[in-house]
Amino acid sequence: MSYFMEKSDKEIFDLIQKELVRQNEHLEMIASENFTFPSVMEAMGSVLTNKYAEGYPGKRYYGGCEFVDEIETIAIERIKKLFGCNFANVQPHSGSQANGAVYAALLKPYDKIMGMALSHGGHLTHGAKVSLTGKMYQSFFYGVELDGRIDYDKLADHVQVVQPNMLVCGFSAYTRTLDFKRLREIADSVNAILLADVAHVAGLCVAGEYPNPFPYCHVVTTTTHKTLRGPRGGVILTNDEEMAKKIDKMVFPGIQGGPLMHVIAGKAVGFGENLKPEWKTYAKQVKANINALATVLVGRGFELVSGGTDNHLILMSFLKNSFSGKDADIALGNAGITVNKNTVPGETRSPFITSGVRIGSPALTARGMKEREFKIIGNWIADILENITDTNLQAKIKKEIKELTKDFIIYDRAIY
Ligand code: DSN
Repeated sequence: MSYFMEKSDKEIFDLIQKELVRQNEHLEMIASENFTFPSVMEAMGSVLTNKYAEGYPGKRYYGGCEFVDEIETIAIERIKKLFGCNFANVQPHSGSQANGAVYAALLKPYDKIMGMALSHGGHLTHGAKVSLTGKMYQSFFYGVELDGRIDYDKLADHVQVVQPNMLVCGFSAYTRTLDFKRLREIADSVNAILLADVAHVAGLCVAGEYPNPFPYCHVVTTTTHKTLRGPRGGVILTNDEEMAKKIDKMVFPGIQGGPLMHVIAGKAVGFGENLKPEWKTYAKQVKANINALATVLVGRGFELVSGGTDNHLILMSFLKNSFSGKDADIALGNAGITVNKNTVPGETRSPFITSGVRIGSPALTARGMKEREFKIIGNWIADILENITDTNLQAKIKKEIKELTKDFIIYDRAIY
């Protein structure tokens, strides 16, 4: 196939081809990453990128929106069906934009928000001081106990002291099930709005493999590219009509201009995949695979935060090891296993060094890998970590990974 870009911009074309090879030949185990559907990539590379459509379906500030109106309406209806909720805004460009819009719509500057601390598995936009959300609002944090779990009684007491206007639940690195019912009771005890950011687990939620945050949460945000496997972007969901109106006004014209219609079409196509019966099979396999990996690592003597997982990710803890999360990240990366270093409960090292790594199964599951492959990978990870300075071993495993991945080619071309 001949590409326009190959002729017009060889430099970028070649780099994209190299990225294709990297994605095919490495083991992508960053818990927040996934491989989207070629059909989603087609939507994102379509003529829709040319269209301005400020406003919402039926109420645009531009002409020529008859087809993008239909596309956005389909995206809205599909995500509402997936979560069983009444209102959806599919325009946020990202999860951070989605969270920012919710705060700005439903809070006043300097109101109190309370979320999981970044160092305990929360997200920057849950009030971290370096984020605008930690500057625009008074932010307070809860965390996990040394066993890697939220102590809800402790959280309830803490909430009474802080009296937040909004309680934020959701995470980037928590391995256990969130108790949305209990979180709502805790939020209600101080009349706080409960926001769930389910970016990490959304694909499991809609398959029934993780609890649905509805009906307990007032507002739910998610990215669309993690376990949902859609295009890069965000959405906001609610059952509350008044909140929905405020949120729509804040997304546009509040903080965004023209929606990315090519991405919204990608969201519609991705949600269409999420609605198919095969989606449940994928979500079940994501969990089966991470559990197969966890079993091998525990069997080889490694410590996992909380002892295992209820979702798609595990956190390996090296608090008792001589090497750090950074060392592990580099050693695994040398062998072609891509993970990210991560702080762990009881952390003793700096956030740039850390004592853990976060590992997820969604991307390799999308390639068709099953328990058999995850057991092999678990033993490779253990071999590398047990011999962390052995670069010959890393090189040997890299070759074995290249062989394994030949049977699981995810894309046969870089541009769809
Ligand atoms: N960067 C995402 C993650 O890795 O969890 C969060 O935005």
